[in-house]
Amino acid sequence: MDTALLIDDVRLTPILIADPPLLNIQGVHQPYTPRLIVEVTTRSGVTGVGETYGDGTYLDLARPLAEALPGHSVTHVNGLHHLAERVCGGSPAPEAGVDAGGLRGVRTAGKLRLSVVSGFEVACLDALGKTLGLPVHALLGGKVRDAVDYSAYLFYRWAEHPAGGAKDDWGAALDPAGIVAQARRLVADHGFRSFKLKGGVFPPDQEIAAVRALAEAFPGRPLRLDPNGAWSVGTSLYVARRLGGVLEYLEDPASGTDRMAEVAAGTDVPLATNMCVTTFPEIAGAFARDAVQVVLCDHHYWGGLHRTRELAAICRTYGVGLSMHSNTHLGISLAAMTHVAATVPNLDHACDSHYPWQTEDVITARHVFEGGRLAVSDAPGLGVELDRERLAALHRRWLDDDGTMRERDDAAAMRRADPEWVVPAVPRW
Ligand code: GKR
Ligand code: MG
Repeated sequence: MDTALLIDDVRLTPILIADPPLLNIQGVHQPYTPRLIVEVTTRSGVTGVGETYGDGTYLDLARPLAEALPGHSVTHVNGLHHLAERVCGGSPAPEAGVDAGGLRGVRTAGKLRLSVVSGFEVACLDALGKTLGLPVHALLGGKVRDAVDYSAYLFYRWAEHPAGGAKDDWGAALDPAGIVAQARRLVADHGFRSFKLKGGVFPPDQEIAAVRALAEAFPGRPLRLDPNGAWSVGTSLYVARRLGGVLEYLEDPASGTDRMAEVAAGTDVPLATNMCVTTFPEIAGAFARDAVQVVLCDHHYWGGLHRTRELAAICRTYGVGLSMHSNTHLGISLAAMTHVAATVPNLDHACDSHYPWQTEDVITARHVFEGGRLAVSDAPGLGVELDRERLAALHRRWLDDDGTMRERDDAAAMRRADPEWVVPAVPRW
């Protein structure tokens, strides 16, 4: 064994990053959202970086893993899962059903642990790539494309957070005209060629009108609508009928595999999910019932880049489409998303990314979309460099926080504007 590749030190840095007031079924994004930056340093002094969710529940799982990791090799990323099962606790049991209120599907300890492992896996692959002088995509078998397509992620939003936070010049977007204006600016800034609207915020007819306005403004461009399971089967079928000729896919119109299967049986519009198929045990039942035609992979909650490729192989085998999910993230995760996306032959749709909404980052050179695409880096590792000053500043914000922002809670953020707000039970409409 090459002892130079053994891990000598692991550093965890929780941070708070600015986030605009983007609306969803749960409420509104907080002014600041937690992320966790993972650094692993090898005996030869090479440091790799990873990024994952930073809420307290994730930190509680990350800390014992960080303690147990020194002495393990950065080559042995499959072993991370066993190590995490041993030291982090939490049941790896099959996770059936859907936490209807959540936006990331079921959140059992076993699933949170996968997101934590993903941050460590990416850091190990970054360190290994830097040591060998190879890009991460080469460690995954090699890229099959030189650039990865991303879609413009459109959100209903307020002009600013009601109770403080960073300001921006996007203004409010609360109707079809606002959504089209937002889309135009994202296209002008980044060149995106497809669009996803986060729905579940307004009654379905208003969201149908917004998608129709987008179709008129950008004829022929792929459009998606994602209400995060807000609708009943009947409402989902109504929306599918109204938008049949316009949608590339409808994402999680209804919550849970049962309802999705019922919707799928009644429409030709492909259904996508990042809520009812989020773990391997959920795949068989959903595919057998043809409940979803597109799965949104997310290397965080599928447990890393290797497992994302395993998911892709299963989708390919069963003729189910593959797209990529995003949650508020920074440039380290975007680099990881791009590397794995570059290696998957059957990535049939442009990937989601919240990145254009994140004005802060912890890397020295921000990623730049050109024509809505990101070039796949051939530099060693992920091809990003940590900006230690920025990291320290964002960690300082986390340390100084009185506790209100350290757990992402869109409902609590909404209650700061509307004390009566409760997360709507689904189906909401
Ligand atoms: O950022 O508000 C949001 C999204 O709703 C996010 O939390 C979801 O996980 O983007 C996600 C989705 O596609 O459902
Ligand atoms: Mg979704």
